[in-house]
Amino acid sequence: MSKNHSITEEQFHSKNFGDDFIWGISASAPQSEGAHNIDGKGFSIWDTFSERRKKILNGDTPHHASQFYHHYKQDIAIIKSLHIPNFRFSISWSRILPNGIGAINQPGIDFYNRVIDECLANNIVPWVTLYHWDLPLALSHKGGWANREIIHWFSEYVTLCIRTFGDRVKHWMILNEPMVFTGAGYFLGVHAPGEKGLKKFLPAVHHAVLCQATGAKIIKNEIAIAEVGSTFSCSYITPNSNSAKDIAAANRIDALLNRLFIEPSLGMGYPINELPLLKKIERYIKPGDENLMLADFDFVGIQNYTREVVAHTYLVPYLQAKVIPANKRKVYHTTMDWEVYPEAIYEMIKKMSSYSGVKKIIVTENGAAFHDEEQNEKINDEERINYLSGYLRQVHHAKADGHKISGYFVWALTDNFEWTEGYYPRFGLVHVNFETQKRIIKQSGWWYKNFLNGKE
Ligand code: IFM
Repeated sequence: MSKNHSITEEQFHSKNFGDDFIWGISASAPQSEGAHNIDGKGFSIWDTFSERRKKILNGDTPHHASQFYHHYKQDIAIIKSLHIPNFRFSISWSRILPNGIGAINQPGIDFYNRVIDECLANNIVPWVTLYHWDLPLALSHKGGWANREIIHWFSEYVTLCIRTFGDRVKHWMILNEPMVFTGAGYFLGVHAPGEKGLKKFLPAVHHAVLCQATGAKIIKNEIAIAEVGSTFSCSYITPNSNSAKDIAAANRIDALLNRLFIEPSLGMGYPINELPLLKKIERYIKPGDENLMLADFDFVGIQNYTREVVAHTYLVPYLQAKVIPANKRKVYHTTMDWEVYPEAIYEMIKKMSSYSGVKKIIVTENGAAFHDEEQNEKINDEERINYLSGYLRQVHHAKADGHKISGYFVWALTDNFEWTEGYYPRFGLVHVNFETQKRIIKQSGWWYKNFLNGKE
């Protein structure tokens, strides 16, 4: 049993992680800003994808979200009031470059200048994600991530961001969860832009790998002292049984979900042996790409929420593997049907830490959606508190065991637009009434404040 299991609830707080551990909270532009068509912003793929019939639960769209565009001062004041020292948010590419390339939209630049300055004025360190899935629609019309030209489009965008905001922003994340935006957007077709099959998925994967490395190089060339990383979704994968077939199926899913983007950036290539469907990716690899894929990240962001149990099946093409949903397994789960399994975050930190090329790991997202009930202006979200505290114990366990973990950000600041699930799942530490935009700090927000202050 690791040391931290002997820490009592009262003694378990941020100070146990050491003074230099980084604490923060996360958000993203498409999920919180709203204001999708004002002050010169161009459309993103999510603005239009969400308008298509039956794509999003209840016909929701990100058009209004939690109106961070108008409420950023209030939201940053909340972060300050909760004593959270770091704020991770993303830049909407089409807000500053409405067509993805070419003409700059000055009101969009002004907005992010205001957000950054507001953070700094409140002693909050801004951590900026460059791409959180909201590709400019104009670029999607040219093939989006499946078009190799995206390396040039993305380079133009990153260069603009670093030259405009780099005097004040020192922490940068290139991509948010490339596995999800390529897998759900170009393979399964359930996320924007809604493409299905391998034909666009494989080039999209390769171009995302190239962009994550190119983006990191651009930032480092412009500002050598910048801290650069990228963020990776990851789930702890366990086989449904000890049968050789289930174990092999679990290995395939692990290669797809957990290894596909980090390994090529570390010079290990794509996990083709474990995942033969990747064989055809070779046709998109050009001479010299092996070097272009390499990224010297200062840190790696991992985003873990759950584990997946995987079984073999002949019914799923390419993968011959299926994930058994938590509700079918009858285990405790969140509104997203994600099993609450705190050990998953320990396992993922350990796995990422085992790569010698990974210098530093930061949990850039972890959190939970539960059904929140407002009573007398209070939201007593005990389940979320238990979730966070259980996962944080495992993060502490990982640190105590010597893994390279050095920070943790909660997902999310406010309730927001949860992609295909619309506004139904609520992840925020701050409740939002989407009719009135009124904010109420949930009990989990107050709990996090106490945890950061050194009190459970
Ligand atoms: O809301 C998302 C976020 O955009 C990416 N990581 C997972 C979160 C919860 O689903």
